[in-house]
Amino acid sequence: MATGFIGKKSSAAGGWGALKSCGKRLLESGSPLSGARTMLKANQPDGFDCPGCAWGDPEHGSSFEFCENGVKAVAWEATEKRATPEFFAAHTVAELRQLTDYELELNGRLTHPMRYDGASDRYLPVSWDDAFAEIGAILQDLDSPNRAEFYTSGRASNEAAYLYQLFVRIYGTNNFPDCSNMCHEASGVGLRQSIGVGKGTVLLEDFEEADAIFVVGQNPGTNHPRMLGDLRRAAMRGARIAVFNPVRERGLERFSDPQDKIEMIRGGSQNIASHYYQPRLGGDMAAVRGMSKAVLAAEDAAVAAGGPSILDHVFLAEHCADFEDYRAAVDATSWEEIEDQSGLTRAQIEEAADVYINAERVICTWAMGVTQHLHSVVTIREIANFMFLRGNVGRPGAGFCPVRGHSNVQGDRTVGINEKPPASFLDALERELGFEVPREEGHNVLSAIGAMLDGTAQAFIGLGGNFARATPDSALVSKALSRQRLTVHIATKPNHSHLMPGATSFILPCLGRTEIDLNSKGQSRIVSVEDSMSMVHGSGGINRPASRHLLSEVAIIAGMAAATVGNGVVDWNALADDYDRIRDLIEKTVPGFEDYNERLRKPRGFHLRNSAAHREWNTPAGKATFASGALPEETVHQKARKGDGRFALQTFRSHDQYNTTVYGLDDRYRGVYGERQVIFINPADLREFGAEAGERVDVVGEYNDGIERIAPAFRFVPYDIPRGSVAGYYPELNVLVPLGSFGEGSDTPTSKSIMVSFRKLEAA
Ligand SMILES: Nc1nc2c(c(=O)[nH]1)N[C@H]1C(S)=C(S)[C@@H](COP(=O)(O)OP(=O)(O)OC[C@H]3O[C@@H](n4cnc5c(=O)[nH]c(N)nc54)[C@H](O)[C@@H]3O)O[C@H]1N2
Ligand SMILES: Nc1nc2c(c(=O)[nH]1)N[C@H]1C(S)=C(S)[C@@H](COP(=O)(O)OP(=O)(O)OC[C@H]3O[C@@H](n4cnc5c(=O)[nH]c(N)nc54)[C@H](O)[C@@H]3O)O[C@H]1N2
Ligand SMILES: [Mo]
Repeated sequence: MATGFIGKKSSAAGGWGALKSCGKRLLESGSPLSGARTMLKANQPDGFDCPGCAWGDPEHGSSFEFCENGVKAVAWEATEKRATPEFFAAHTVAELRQLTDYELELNGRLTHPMRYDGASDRYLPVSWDDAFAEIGAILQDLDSPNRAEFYTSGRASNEAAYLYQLFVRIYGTNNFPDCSNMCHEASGVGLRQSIGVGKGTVLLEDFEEADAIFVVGQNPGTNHPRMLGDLRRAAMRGARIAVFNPVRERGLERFSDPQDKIEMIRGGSQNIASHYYQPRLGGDMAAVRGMSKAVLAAEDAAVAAGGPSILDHVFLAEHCADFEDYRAAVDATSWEEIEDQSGLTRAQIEEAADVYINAERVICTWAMGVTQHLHSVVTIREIANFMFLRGNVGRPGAGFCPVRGHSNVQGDRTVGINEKPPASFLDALERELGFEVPREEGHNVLSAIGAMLDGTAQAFIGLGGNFARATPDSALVSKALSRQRLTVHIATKPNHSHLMPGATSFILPCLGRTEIDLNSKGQSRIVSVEDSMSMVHGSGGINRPASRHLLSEVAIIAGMAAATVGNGVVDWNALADDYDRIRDLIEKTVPGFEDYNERLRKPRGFHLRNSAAHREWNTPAGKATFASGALPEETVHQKARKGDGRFALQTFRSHDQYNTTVYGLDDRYRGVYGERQVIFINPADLREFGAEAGERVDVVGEYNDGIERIAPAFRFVPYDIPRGSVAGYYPELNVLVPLGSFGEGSDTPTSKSIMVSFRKLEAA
């Protein structure tokens, strides 16, 4: 085997490499012209919301925000390739299962509703009416609605998600496992406890005013490239950008903006991070507590010297609860503990604290590097503690910014995809729609898998996503799906979840966001989405649908609903025909959506009010509430170091993928080409283990539940990452993530704290 897969790294992220890669993807998608035309409409006031990520759109919406990975997401959907009934006739499901995620999705867009035929082990075409009738009959036949699981992936529009939850609640359950259970759940839980609202408090404009931006556990160069534009502008006007990431991510170091003609021609680039800290996996709470300790020490010194105060005493006194407890907890945490757990030195942490102290306005952003650990909720609360010290919330240029994943994952929650819905929402549904709403807490992703495995659940409906590949312990989840009486997947492209059919199984193909959705009068319908800054705006497709047999997600949900619960509460067809009617229902039942239809049609849409941004605290204490727990007893890294040859593994995304959708086999910014079975490891660890760069090993899960977990034949890539911490790609490594390991208070699989060891391959 060639070992030349570790390619030469170019100097900055973005730049010509990004442009080249876009052209390549547009060509590969088989639709360079329509793809390019489609891109011009992404994130435009009269176009569609980019299905790529949930970063906000600029106020000056007319300038086309270029983003390499947005191009890939759009081109992937706008492909000319088709997974037709002929394609399914030519392969048994067992054969298709042999394909990688990449090979499977390369077959293109689904064109017909398909039903699984067990006798031939093939999917055969079925009519929409027959599909709906059979789904309705099986759902009605279950002895309790709580025996069905209704999954949502975060691409569904507000309209689709609202209709879905309405259908499911009329049916009678709150079983809403949701991709956000695997994503930003901890941010919602932690922020609600600290500030009384589970969302970020900043607007895009705040990035223009911040003096310092802390970017923790996030790789925007790949996953939120448009954010780099905002970070770059901030860096250029002198804002400090402090990054906390175990891995040196190139997009956070230097970025060359493909939209800046002069920079492109001169080959220049802008430094992004002014300070780059590489904590150990799971060491962020310690790092943040260390910064708080330094801030409190600086305050004491300032007071002793009779100088001006460093803390925002007015904010602490008027707005905060439990500050003294927190101060005591910080005092009780030793520097030794902090250094050991974070892997950073006291000097580094004090330097980072100086960045904070010297900034009038601070924003903190974070993503999966913070949320997918055992101790994510307390880490997010620690971030809140730290930000409270100088009143960095609820004023311009300051606040919290958990950067969401899927383009509408935040909106889906807002409109009711929630297994633990607030009573006020259920009351509103009952009041406005007059049906008896289920009150019992439903299943999240983990409890749904448990119920599917033990037979409690007998039906799985997936509104988008790739449940089997996105979840932990891939083998067990395949088993869980195939044990169902009914599995239904509403999807745009074939994926592995479709290949684990229950006794009766359907794949229902839907329109993508880039495609025109016409109603019975031939008018183009728009849907709406909410970004990470709580801006709600419209999205209307412009491309011809991939097949004339496709229905919109809304129409598919309405079809299933009518066949399952009938038209007694609402007229499903009428709602599916005119989305304004769905929005009227949202307006009546979800706060913040007054004049929804009218405001949605404004160029930038509208902002959903955030109470904490106005310094109103919907917490039990009625205040911004400090949390004063001790540091975790042990992080995954500390635990791994105790055993011989054990490592803490995180699973992250390459530059050429969208979650379980693999666009290509390159990870340009990390210098890896043509290969995804890799493990990034510190060169000293590699030497100590006695292996060469490029050598293959089996990655062995070290979780004490008696289950053997092995990811075979992964190649070592020496990388700038702390000793003891290693990294590799999701979803290939999900076979190693144990179902039994999840975040405290969030139930999020700990896909960034997996204990592993390596086993040399037997000589051939
Ligand atoms: N192109 C593209 N865009 C996407 C996606 C995609 O797959 N492709 N996915 C979308 C979705 S659903 C989401 S949720 C987001 C994900 O966006 P990210 O959160 O940026 O995604 P990851 O690739 O998981 O990267 C996590 C980052 O956290 C770092 N990290 C890991 N562990 C730790 C830790 O313990 N501490 C710290 N400080 N850092 C750590 C990793 O090194 C990595 O840089 O992106 C969204 N946008
Ligand atoms: N080990 C590990 N596991 C993880 C993560 C990790 O970092 N590490 N990240 C987690 C995170 S943050 C997330 S959000 C989840 C993601 O979990 P999911 O949201 O379930 O997975 P995706 O890969 O985004 O789903 C891709 C599929 O969605 C379908 N699709 C695409 N567009 C549309 C559309 O417009 N409508 C419909 N109906 N279907 C569509 C396509 O068929 C495609 O195959 O994975 C989680 N799992
Ligand atoms: Mo996500």
